[in-house]
Amino acid sequence: MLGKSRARHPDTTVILKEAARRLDPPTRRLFLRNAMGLGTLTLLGGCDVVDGLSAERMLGKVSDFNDRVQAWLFDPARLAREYPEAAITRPFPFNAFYAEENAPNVDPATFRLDVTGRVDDDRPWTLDRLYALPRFTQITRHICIEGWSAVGKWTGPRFSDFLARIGADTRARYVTFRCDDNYVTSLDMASALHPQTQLAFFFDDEVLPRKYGFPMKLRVPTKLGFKNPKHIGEIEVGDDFTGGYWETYGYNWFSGL
Ligand SMILES: Nc1nc2c(c(=O)[nH]1)N[C@H]1C(S)=C(S)[C@@H](COP(=O)(O)O)O[C@H]1N2
Ligand SMILES: [Mo]
Repeated sequence: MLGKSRARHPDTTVILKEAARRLDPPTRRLFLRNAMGLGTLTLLGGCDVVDGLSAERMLGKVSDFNDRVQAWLFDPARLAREYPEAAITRPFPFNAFYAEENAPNVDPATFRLDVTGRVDDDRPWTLDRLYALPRFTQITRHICIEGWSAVGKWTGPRFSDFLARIGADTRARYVTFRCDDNYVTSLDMASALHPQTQLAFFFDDEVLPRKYGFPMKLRVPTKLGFKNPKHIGEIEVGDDFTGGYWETYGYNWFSGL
Protein backbone atom coordinates (compact mmCIF):
# COMPACT_ATOMS: atom_id res chain seq x y z
CA MET A 1 0.00 0.00 0.00
CA LEU A 2 2.83 2.39 0.83
CA GLY A 3 4.33 1.69 -2.60
CA LYS A 4 1.13 2.72 -4.27
CA SER A 5 0.97 6.04 -2.41
CA ARG A 6 4.61 6.72 -3.20
CA ALA A 7 3.93 6.21 -6.87
CA ARG A 8 1.14 8.79 -6.84
CA HIS A 9 2.64 11.43 -4.56
CA PRO A 10 6.27 11.50 -3.50
CA ASP A 11 5.52 13.21 -0.15
CA THR A 12 2.54 11.13 0.86
CA THR A 13 4.49 8.25 2.39
CA VAL A 14 6.34 10.58 4.71
CA ILE A 15 3.14 12.30 5.74
CA LEU A 16 1.34 9.01 6.32
CA LYS A 17 4.22 7.74 8.45
CA GLU A 18 4.13 10.97 10.46
CA ALA A 19 0.36 10.61 10.83
CA ALA A 20 0.81 7.04 12.08
CA ARG A 21 3.53 8.18 14.52
CA ARG A 22 1.13 10.71 16.04
CA LEU A 23 -1.43 8.00 16.75
CA ASP A 24 -1.25 5.80 19.83
CA PRO A 25 -0.43 2.11 19.34
CA PRO A 26 -3.94 0.54 19.14
CA THR A 27 -5.24 3.25 16.82
CA ARG A 28 -1.97 3.24 14.88
CA ARG A 29 -2.29 -0.47 14.13
CA LEU A 30 -5.81 0.04 12.77
CA PHE A 31 -4.69 3.07 10.81
CA LEU A 32 -1.78 1.25 9.21
CA ARG A 33 -3.90 -1.79 8.41
CA ASN A 34 -6.93 0.00 6.96
CA ALA A 35 -6.25 3.58 6.22
CA MET A 36 -3.10 4.05 4.22
CA GLY A 37 -4.86 4.77 0.93
CA LEU A 38 -5.11 8.25 -0.49
CA GLY A 39 -8.89 8.05 -0.04
CA THR A 40 -8.42 8.22 3.71
CA LEU A 41 -6.17 11.23 3.45
CA THR A 42 -8.79 13.07 1.47
CA LEU A 43 -11.39 12.02 4.05
CA LEU A 44 -9.23 13.25 6.96
CA GLY A 45 -7.92 16.38 5.43
CA GLY A 46 -10.13 17.34 2.56
CA CYS A 47 -6.97 18.94 1.22
CA ASP A 48 -4.02 18.34 -1.05
CA VAL A 49 -1.47 16.61 1.16
CA VAL A 50 1.46 17.45 -1.05
CA ASP A 51 1.52 21.05 0.07
CA GLY A 52 3.19 21.35 3.49
CA LEU A 53 0.68 23.65 5.12
CA SER A 54 -2.20 21.35 4.22
CA ALA A 55 -0.21 18.39 5.49
CA GLU A 56 0.22 20.11 8.84
CA ARG A 57 -3.53 20.74 8.93
CA MET A 58 -4.19 17.10 8.10
CA LEU A 59 -1.85 15.96 10.87
CA GLY A 60 -3.69 18.23 13.30
CA LYS A 61 -6.87 16.46 12.31
CA VAL A 62 -5.21 13.08 12.92
CA SER A 63 -4.36 14.24 16.45
CA ASP A 64 -7.94 15.46 17.05
CA PHE A 65 -9.18 12.14 15.69
CA ASN A 66 -6.81 10.37 18.08
CA ASP A 67 -8.25 12.34 21.03
CA ARG A 68 -11.78 11.39 19.99
CA VAL A 69 -10.91 7.69 19.63
CA GLN A 70 -9.15 7.69 23.01
CA ALA A 71 -12.05 9.49 24.70
CA TRP A 72 -14.36 6.86 23.24
CA LEU A 73 -12.09 4.00 24.42
CA PHE A 74 -11.72 5.57 27.89
CA ASP A 75 -13.61 3.48 30.41
CA PRO A 76 -14.62 5.74 33.32
CA ALA A 77 -15.04 2.64 35.52
CA ARG A 78 -11.46 1.41 35.02
CA LEU A 79 -9.23 2.26 37.96
CA ALA A 80 -5.51 3.01 37.99
CA ARG A 81 -3.52 0.59 40.14
CA GLU A 82 -3.01 1.50 43.79
CA TYR A 83 0.14 0.60 45.72
CA PRO A 84 1.13 -0.23 49.32
CA GLU A 85 3.05 2.29 51.48
CA ALA A 86 6.25 0.27 50.94
CA ALA A 87 6.16 1.07 47.20
CA ILE A 88 6.35 4.88 47.71
CA THR A 89 9.34 6.48 45.94
CA ARG A 90 11.43 8.64 48.29
CA PRO A 91 12.60 11.17 47.45
CA PHE A 92 9.86 11.77 44.90
CA PRO A 93 11.18 13.49 41.73
CA PHE A 94 10.46 17.13 40.95
CA ASN A 95 9.58 18.16 37.41
CA ALA A 96 8.45 21.39 35.78
CA PHE A 97 9.39 23.51 32.78
CA TYR A 98 11.81 25.39 35.07
CA ALA A 99 14.26 24.60 37.89
CA GLU A 100 13.00 23.77 41.38
CA GLU A 101 14.06 27.09 42.95
CA ASN A 102 11.80 28.92 40.49
CA ALA A 103 8.59 27.20 41.65
CA PRO A 104 5.91 29.77 42.58
CA ASN A 105 5.84 30.95 46.17
CA VAL A 106 2.15 31.13 47.03
CA ASP A 107 1.10 33.00 50.19
CA PRO A 108 -1.47 30.77 51.96
CA ALA A 109 -3.08 33.76 53.70
CA THR A 110 -3.99 35.64 50.55
CA PHE A 111 -4.39 32.68 48.17
CA ARG A 112 -7.72 32.42 46.33
CA LEU A 113 -8.80 29.68 43.93
CA ASP A 114 -10.99 31.13 41.16
CA VAL A 115 -13.77 29.05 39.63
CA THR A 116 -15.07 30.29 36.30
CA GLY A 117 -17.27 29.32 33.37
CA ARG A 118 -20.29 27.05 33.68
CA VAL A 119 -20.60 26.94 37.47
CA ASP A 120 -23.51 28.03 39.72
CA ASP A 121 -21.26 29.29 42.51
CA ASP A 122 -18.24 31.24 41.29
CA ARG A 123 -17.12 32.58 44.68
CA PRO A 124 -13.34 32.26 45.03
CA TRP A 125 -12.13 29.67 47.57
CA THR A 126 -9.81 30.36 50.49
CA LEU A 127 -7.41 27.63 51.61
CA ASP A 128 -9.32 27.19 54.90
CA ARG A 129 -12.49 26.37 52.99
CA LEU A 130 -10.63 24.00 50.66
CA TYR A 131 -8.94 22.21 53.59
CA ALA A 132 -12.37 21.67 55.20
CA LEU A 133 -13.59 19.49 52.30
CA PRO A 134 -13.87 15.72 52.95
CA ARG A 135 -10.70 14.01 51.73
CA PHE A 136 -9.30 10.61 50.85
CA THR A 137 -5.79 9.24 50.33
CA GLN A 138 -4.46 7.22 47.40
CA ILE A 139 -1.04 5.78 46.55
CA THR A 140 -0.59 5.71 42.78
CA ARG A 141 2.09 5.84 40.10
CA HIS A 142 2.88 9.12 38.36
CA ILE A 143 4.26 8.54 34.84
CA CYS A 144 6.14 11.36 33.11
CA ILE A 145 6.39 11.41 29.33
CA GLU A 146 10.10 12.27 29.73
CA GLY A 147 10.79 8.68 30.76
CA TRP A 148 10.51 8.30 34.53
CA SER A 149 7.81 7.18 36.91
CA ALA A 150 7.41 7.24 40.69
CA VAL A 151 4.86 6.13 43.26
CA GLY A 152 3.46 8.82 45.55
CA LYS A 153 0.79 9.33 48.17
CA TRP A 154 -1.67 12.17 47.75
CA THR A 155 -4.58 13.32 49.93
CA GLY A 156 -7.50 15.61 49.15
CA PRO A 157 -11.11 15.72 48.00
CA ARG A 158 -12.46 13.76 45.06
CA PHE A 159 -12.53 16.26 42.20
CA SER A 160 -16.08 15.19 41.24
CA ASP A 161 -17.20 16.24 44.77
CA PHE A 162 -15.55 19.63 44.28
CA LEU A 163 -17.29 20.04 40.90
CA ALA A 164 -20.61 19.23 42.62
CA ARG A 165 -19.93 21.87 45.34
CA ILE A 166 -19.40 24.62 42.79
CA GLY A 167 -22.47 23.50 40.83
CA ALA A 168 -20.42 22.75 37.71
CA ASP A 169 -22.42 21.87 34.62
CA THR A 170 -21.01 18.37 34.02
CA ARG A 171 -22.50 18.37 30.51
CA ALA A 172 -19.73 20.84 29.59
CA ARG A 173 -16.93 19.22 27.59
CA TYR A 174 -13.79 20.44 29.33
CA VAL A 175 -12.28 21.50 32.64
CA THR A 176 -9.29 23.83 32.28
CA PHE A 177 -6.62 24.41 34.95
CA ARG A 178 -4.63 27.66 35.00
CA CYS A 179 -1.62 27.70 37.27
CA ASP A 180 0.40 30.36 39.11
CA ASP A 181 3.42 29.61 36.91
CA ASN A 182 1.25 30.18 33.79
CA TYR A 183 1.11 26.44 33.12
CA VAL A 184 -2.20 25.33 31.60
CA THR A 185 -3.78 21.98 30.95
CA SER A 186 -7.31 20.72 30.39
CA LEU A 187 -9.27 17.50 30.81
CA ASP A 188 -12.30 15.97 29.15
CA MET A 189 -15.27 15.93 31.57
CA ALA A 190 -15.28 12.09 31.90
CA SER A 191 -11.67 12.13 33.15
CA ALA A 192 -12.43 15.07 35.47
CA LEU A 193 -15.29 13.05 37.01
CA HIS A 194 -13.23 9.84 37.32
CA PRO A 195 -13.35 8.59 40.97
CA GLN A 196 -9.54 8.71 41.31
CA THR A 197 -9.21 12.27 40.01
CA GLN A 198 -8.30 14.22 43.12
CA LEU A 199 -7.66 17.80 44.21
CA ALA A 200 -4.55 17.01 46.25
CA PHE A 201 -3.60 19.33 49.17
CA PHE A 202 -1.30 16.88 50.97
CA PHE A 203 1.65 14.79 49.85
CA ASP A 204 3.02 11.93 51.93
CA ASP A 205 0.90 13.09 54.92
CA GLU A 206 2.31 16.64 54.83
CA VAL A 207 0.94 19.87 53.37
CA LEU A 208 1.80 19.72 49.64
CA PRO A 209 5.37 21.10 49.41
CA ARG A 210 6.07 24.10 47.19
CA LYS A 211 8.00 22.05 44.60
CA TYR A 212 5.12 19.59 44.22
CA GLY A 213 2.53 22.31 43.65
CA PHE A 214 1.55 24.17 46.85
CA PRO A 215 -1.24 24.81 47.55
CA MET A 216 -2.77 22.19 45.29
CA LYS A 217 -2.20 19.79 42.46
CA LEU A 218 -4.75 17.87 40.45
CA ARG A 219 -3.81 14.22 40.78
CA VAL A 220 -5.06 12.25 37.77
CA PRO A 221 -3.63 8.71 37.99
CA THR A 222 -5.34 7.72 34.71
CA LYS A 223 -3.30 10.32 32.78
CA LEU A 224 0.35 11.11 32.07
CA GLY A 225 2.16 13.43 34.50
CA PHE A 226 1.86 16.59 32.42
CA LYS A 227 -1.98 16.35 32.74
CA ASN A 228 -1.52 16.76 36.54
CA PRO A 229 -1.38 20.56 37.05
CA LYS A 230 0.41 21.98 40.11
CA HIS A 231 -0.09 25.44 41.74
CA ILE A 232 -3.66 25.68 40.40
CA GLY A 233 -5.09 29.21 40.61
CA GLU A 234 -8.15 28.91 38.38
CA ILE A 235 -10.50 26.11 37.38
CA GLU A 236 -12.75 26.78 34.39
CA VAL A 237 -15.67 24.65 33.18
CA GLY A 238 -16.63 25.11 29.54
CA ASP A 239 -17.12 23.86 26.01
CA ASP A 240 -14.24 25.66 24.32
CA PHE A 241 -11.15 23.54 23.73
CA THR A 242 -8.30 25.18 25.65
CA GLY A 243 -5.44 22.71 25.09
CA GLY A 244 -2.44 23.22 27.33
CA TYR A 245 1.24 24.08 27.70
CA TRP A 246 2.86 20.79 26.56
CA GLU A 247 -0.09 20.05 24.28
CA THR A 248 0.95 23.13 22.27
CA TYR A 249 4.36 21.49 21.74
CA GLY A 250 2.69 18.40 20.30
CA TYR A 251 2.09 16.15 23.29
CA ASN A 252 -1.14 14.27 22.68
CA TRP A 253 -3.96 16.10 24.50
CA PHE A 254 -5.83 13.06 25.82
CA SER A 255 -2.72 11.20 27.09
CA GLY A 256 -4.68 8.53 28.94
CA LEU A 257 -2.99 5.48 30.46
N1 LIG B 1 1.98 24.16 37.18
C1 LIG B 1 2.70 23.15 36.65
N2 LIG B 1 2.20 21.91 36.73
C2 LIG B 1 2.89 20.87 36.21
C3 LIG B 1 4.11 21.06 35.52
C4 LIG B 1 4.62 22.39 35.45
O1 LIG B 1 5.69 22.67 34.86
N3 LIG B 1 3.88 23.41 36.01
N4 LIG B 1 4.80 19.98 34.98
C5 LIG B 1 4.03 18.74 34.78
C6 LIG B 1 4.87 17.57 34.54
S1 LIG B 1 5.51 17.37 32.98
C7 LIG B 1 5.09 16.63 35.52
S2 LIG B 1 5.95 15.19 35.20
C8 LIG B 1 4.57 16.81 36.90
C9 LIG B 1 5.70 16.72 37.91
O2 LIG B 1 5.17 16.77 39.22
P1 LIG B 1 6.14 16.62 40.47
O3 LIG B 1 7.09 17.79 40.51
O4 LIG B 1 5.22 16.59 41.65
O5 LIG B 1 6.88 15.32 40.30
O6 LIG B 1 3.90 18.04 37.06
C10 LIG B 1 3.11 18.44 35.96
N5 LIG B 1 2.36 19.61 36.34
MO1 LIG C 1 6.10 15.18 32.90
